[in-house]
Amino acid sequence: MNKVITLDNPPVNALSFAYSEKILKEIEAAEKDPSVTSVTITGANGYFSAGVDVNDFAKEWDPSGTTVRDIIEAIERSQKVYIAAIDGVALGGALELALACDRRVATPRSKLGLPEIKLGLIPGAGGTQRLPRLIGAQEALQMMLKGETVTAERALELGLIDEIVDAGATATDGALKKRRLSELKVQLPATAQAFALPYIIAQAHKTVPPEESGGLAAHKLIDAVQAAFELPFPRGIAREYRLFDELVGSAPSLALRHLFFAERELSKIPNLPPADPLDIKSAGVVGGGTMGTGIAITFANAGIPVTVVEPSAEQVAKARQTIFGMFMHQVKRGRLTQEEAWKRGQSIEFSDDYAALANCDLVIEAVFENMAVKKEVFAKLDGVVKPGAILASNTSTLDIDEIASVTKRPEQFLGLHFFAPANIMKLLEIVRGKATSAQTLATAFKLAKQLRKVAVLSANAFGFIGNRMFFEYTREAVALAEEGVPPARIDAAMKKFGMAMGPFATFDLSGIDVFWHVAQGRPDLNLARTPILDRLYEQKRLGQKTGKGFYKYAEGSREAIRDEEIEKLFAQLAKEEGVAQHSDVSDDEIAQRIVGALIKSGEEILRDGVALRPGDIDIVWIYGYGFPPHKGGPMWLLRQAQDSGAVAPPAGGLTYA
Ligand code: 3H9
Repeated sequence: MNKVITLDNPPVNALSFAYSEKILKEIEAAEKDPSVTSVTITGANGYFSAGVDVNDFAKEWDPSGTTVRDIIEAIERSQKVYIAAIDGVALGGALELALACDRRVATPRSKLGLPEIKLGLIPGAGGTQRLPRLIGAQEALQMMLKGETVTAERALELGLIDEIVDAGATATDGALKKRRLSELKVQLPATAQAFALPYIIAQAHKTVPPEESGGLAAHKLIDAVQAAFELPFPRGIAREYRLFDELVGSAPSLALRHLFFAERELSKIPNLPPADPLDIKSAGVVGGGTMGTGIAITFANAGIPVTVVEPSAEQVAKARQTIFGMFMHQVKRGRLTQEEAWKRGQSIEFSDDYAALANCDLVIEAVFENMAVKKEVFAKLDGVVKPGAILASNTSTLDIDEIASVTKRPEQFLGLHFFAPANIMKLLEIVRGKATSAQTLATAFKLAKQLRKVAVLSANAFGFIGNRMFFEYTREAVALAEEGVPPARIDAAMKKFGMAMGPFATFDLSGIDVFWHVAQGRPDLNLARTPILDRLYEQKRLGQKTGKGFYKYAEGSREAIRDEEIEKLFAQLAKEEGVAQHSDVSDDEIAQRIVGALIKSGEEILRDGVALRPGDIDIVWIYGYGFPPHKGGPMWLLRQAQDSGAVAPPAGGLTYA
C-alpha cells in the first residue's frame, strides 16, 4: 500500500521546527506499518513547500531540535520506497527532502530550487551532497550559487526529476526500487579528466566575490560541494551541516534575512481600509524620453499593452526608434528571442494625440521635471482619460498633491517613481497623495508585482525616500572633497564599502544639470552644496554626456578618468569658504561619514513619517541605489551598531543612538 503524506502548513507549507516534528511522526508511523510499502510526499495550498521556516533561523537556531534533517535521515534509513510528488514550488529544505526520496515527479507548473544563497546560507539538509550526485557537479554548483529556480521541464532535462506528471497523479508503480542518491558518486562533466576536480573548485572560487564582499556563503557552498567529491557521504553531510550552522549566525545572512522579511512587509500599510485592486489591462505613458520609453518597455515585458504619447510626429518616431533599439540590444545580448522582441514591440502603440489614451486603465506621465509642464499635461489628461482610470506622475521631486490639484480625480492620483533605466531597476516608489484612495494604492501594489518591481510606499515629501537621502549622501561626499579628499578616492572607498557606484560617478552618469536644476528649484533646502555644482554647470561640465564632469571621459567612452582640475577647483572653493584641507582620512572613515549622513537622513525620514519602517528604507537603497545587500541597508547598519553598543563615528556629528 502507498501512503500519502501531505505537507499542509499554510501559507507555503514551510517546514518549521514544530511542523517538521509532525511530519516526522507521520513518517515514523508509516515505517511501523507493515502494509505500507511506499510513501508519497506531496503538498497542499498550491505549494509543495517553500523549505525550512526562515523564522526558525532567528538567533536561537537550534539544530538539535527536530528539523527537516531528521525527516530526511529517517527516509535515508528506510527500506520503503519514497516518492516526492511536486506540484508548485519546492524550495530549499523541501527540495532537499525530495532529493532524499527514491523518485521525484513534478507537474508542469512546478518550480524547483535551492535559494539558500539568497539568504546568505547554503543548503543545509543534504542538498550540497545529493544534488551533485544527481545532476553532476557543475550544474549543481551553478544552480546553488545562483539560487535560481528551474522549471519542471528544465528539471527533467537536468535529471533532477524523473518525470513530468499531471496534477493529482500520485499513483505509484509497485515495482519501484530504492534509489538512494547517497550511494551514487558525484559525476564530473563527461569530458573531464582526473584533474578536473581541483580545476572546477578553483574556478568556482574565482567566479564569486571575496568572502568580505558578499561572497561568504558562496565560498562555503563550494567547500561543501568539494566535500561531496572528496569525502564519504556521512562525512560530507557532517561538513555541510557544520558550514550551514555557522552561516546562520553570520552578519551577511542576518542582513539578507532582514531584507527577505522587509520585502514582504512592504505592501502592509497600517490603517488602510481593505480595498479590491483594479485590474490594469492597458496603460498609457506620456513622454517618450529615457524614463517614458523604459516604463513602456516594463509594461510590454509584463504583457500589458501600452500606448506612448509624444506631442509631435517627429518625437513619436524618436521614441519608437529608442524602444526598437532597446529591444534589439536585448536580442543581441541573447536575453530575448527575435520573436519575443517582436511580440513585445507590437504591444506598444505610439501616438501624437492624447485621445489615444482615452480607454487606458492607467496613465503615467514622464515628461520634463517642471511643475507647470506637468500640470498642463494632467489638466489635459484628466479631460481625455475615462473616468475611474488612474493617473500617475513619475516625478522624482515634485509635490504630488499640487499636481493632483489640476485633476478632478485626486483619489485616483498618485506618484509612481521609477528608477532609470526603468526596465531594469527593480525599485518603484509609490507616492501617496493626501487624497489617494485605498483602492488606488492597492492597485499600484498589485501592478508593481505584475511589473516585477519591488514597491515601497512613500509619503508626499520632497525627494520621497530615495532621492531625499541621496541628496544628503552626495552632500557629505562633496563636503569631504572640499576638505581635500580627491573625488576618485571617495568613489573608490564607497565601492570598497560595497556600493555599486561611487557618488561622483553617479553625479556624472545622471547629469550634473539634473542636480543643479533640482537644487535651484528648492534653495530653501540647501540640497547639495551648490557652489561646486554652480561652477560645473557654468563650465558645461555636465558629466558623461559632455565628456567632463567630476571626471574626464575619452570620446565615446564611459570610463571615468581622474581629473586634477576638479581637485584644484575643490581646493579653490575650500579656500573661498574657509574650509580646512586635510587628506589624512582612511577609506573606512570616508565610508563611515557618507553612510553616516545617509543614516541620519533615514532617521529624519522615519521621524517625518515619509517612510513607514526602517526596512522600507533599506529596500529603497538596495534596489534603487546599489547598496550592498549583504550589509542589509543603512537602517539595518544603524540597528546593528545600536545593538552592539557602538559609539558615534569620529567626524560628521552622527550619533547612532
Ligand atoms: C532552507 O530551506 C534551509 C535548508 O537548506 C536547511 C535547513 C537545515 N519561511 O513571498 P510571498 C512566507 S532555507 C517562512 O509573499 P509568493 C512569507 O514571509 C529556506 N515564511 O509569496 C509570506 O508571509 P506573509 C529556503 C515563508 O507567492 C508568505 O509566506 N527557502 C517562507 O510571492 C508568502 O510569501 C526560501 O528561501 C519560508 N521559507 O512567493 C524560499 N517562504 O504573508 C523563500 C515564504 O506573512 N520564499 N514565506 O508576509 C520564496 O521564495 C517565496 O516566498 C515563495 C512564495 C516563492 C515561496
